[in-house]
Amino acid sequence: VTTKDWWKKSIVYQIYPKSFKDTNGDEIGDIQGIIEKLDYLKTLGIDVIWLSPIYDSPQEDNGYDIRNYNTIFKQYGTMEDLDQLLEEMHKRKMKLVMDLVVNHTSDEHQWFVESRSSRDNPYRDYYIWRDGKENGDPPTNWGSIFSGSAWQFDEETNQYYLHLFATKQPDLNWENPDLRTEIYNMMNFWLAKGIDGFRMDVINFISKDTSFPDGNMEDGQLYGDSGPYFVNGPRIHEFLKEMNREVISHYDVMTVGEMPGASPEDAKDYTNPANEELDMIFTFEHMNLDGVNGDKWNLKSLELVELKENFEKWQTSLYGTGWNSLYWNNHDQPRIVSRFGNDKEYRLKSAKMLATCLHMMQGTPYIYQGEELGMTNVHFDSLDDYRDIELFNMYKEKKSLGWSHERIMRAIYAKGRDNARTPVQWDDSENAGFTTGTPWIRVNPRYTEINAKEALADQNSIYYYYQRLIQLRKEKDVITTGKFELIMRNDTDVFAYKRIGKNETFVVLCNFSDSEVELLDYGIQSVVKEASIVITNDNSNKERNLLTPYQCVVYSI
Ligand code: TEU
Ligand code: CA
Repeated sequence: VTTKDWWKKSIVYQIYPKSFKDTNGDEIGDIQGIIEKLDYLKTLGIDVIWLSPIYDSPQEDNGYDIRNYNTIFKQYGTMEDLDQLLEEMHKRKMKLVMDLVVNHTSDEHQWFVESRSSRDNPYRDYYIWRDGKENGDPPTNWGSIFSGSAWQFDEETNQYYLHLFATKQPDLNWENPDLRTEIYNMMNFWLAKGIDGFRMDVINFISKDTSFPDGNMEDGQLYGDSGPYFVNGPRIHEFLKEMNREVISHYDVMTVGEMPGASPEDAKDYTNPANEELDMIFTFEHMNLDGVNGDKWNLKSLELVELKENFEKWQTSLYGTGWNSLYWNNHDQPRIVSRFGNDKEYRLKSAKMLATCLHMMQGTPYIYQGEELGMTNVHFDSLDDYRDIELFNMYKEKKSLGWSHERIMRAIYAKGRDNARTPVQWDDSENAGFTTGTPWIRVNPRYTEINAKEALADQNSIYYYYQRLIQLRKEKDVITTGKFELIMRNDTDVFAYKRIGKNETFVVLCNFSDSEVELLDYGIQSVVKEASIVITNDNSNKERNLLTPYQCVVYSI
């Protein structure tokens, strides 16, 4: 770890500003709310904040639809507020990573307004326009990730434009060198302010196969499989190298690319420092294990062995060449304690176990707001209480495919992105202390029991447990540099691994089940008999040959 590699020893906390903290009672969070909570985050041990988009936006997708990259969304505050946030963070030795959303813009971005106005407008080619098929159908059979066709017909110029996400999120045309230059200038604008890096939204989607072929149609599917034509597309490495050369390499910053559909082999190419592309990427593989064939709404229960083998693959493939990011949660994923833990009788214990399992691996850990409190999924009876565009579009599409209302609601309770987007629960007062107004999305009713005030007053809380895990990463080099070795491979309840360092080896044991597990069969007992305990979520268990429900324990040998 060199000084330029500071992100290898950092812990990142993600803030989704709309739901973090409201200071003026206008129903949504704001930049001042983040400033107010910096000490809370500093106490937790956070050194980097990744801030989801705060740019001017019509908020069709909560800011992932940007109208102007150089200004701040009014309801979040002003550029002065942003400068103040940066100053207050740097004063506390914290770094700020901003979201970079350059696969698409809002259809209200000036570039797109120009682009759609005529076929010969200079901005026409900043987006992806194509004629329909001879019969008038869209140019390809691709589906949007937010349901419906990925192409929208525009009457003004009688062509279709591509939108991999919402209709109001047209894809940018990275083939155009002027567009790329504009993006790099914009990145330089932010870096010149002193920000410390970028999280790059679906950055492995920016290069499309420009022949735009139809995707393979499978039985029962409405759209063809378009992935092969834009996921890790033909010029992706060229574009990332160019971006690195033109922008990133001139600053001491960190970069993390969000990359659905990237394999460990891809990740090696993206994150090997010799390739000069990115520092790390977000994989989706471990998040796709509880959905059938990549359809997250088609629920399937997690097979622990699959999860273990997936982490093993990433931990070992990138060892010594690339770098992992480690996450259970973000603004698109359901709450981990409700997903792979038990948010009822074992909420505290399973949340701590999950944190331990992830934080003892190699990589840079990401904590999503509220995760440190063990916030849980939400269960609204009425569809009206939901807000996410992905969810509403999905509802219509699944209905058209014959899914029952009940089945769709079950999928929403398990996987809906709004699970992550209910306001952060600060205390047990009305609206969980998030706002004095009516929150833009309802507060999770469990706020009276689960909130920051309660956590800060309880030495046994999930918050203080995360604080300890974060300290451990600073103290123990083996966590950053040790080799990963999966043990007890076929056990269906326990996720166990070693981290083998120069002077110290950790044995990490995590029980993912709600029953007691004996360890005798695996020969672990003899190894850990004399070992000292680094951290555990159950100090009352003195038996080293068994794990209590959801118990985790880390030994040092
Ligand atoms: O998400 C990309 C993405 O493909 C998925 O995370 C998606 O949101 C969903 O889980 C698919 O079921 C990024 C952002 O993180 C997300 O919030 C945005 O909506 C999306 O890009 C478009 O910008
Ligand atoms: Ca506000």
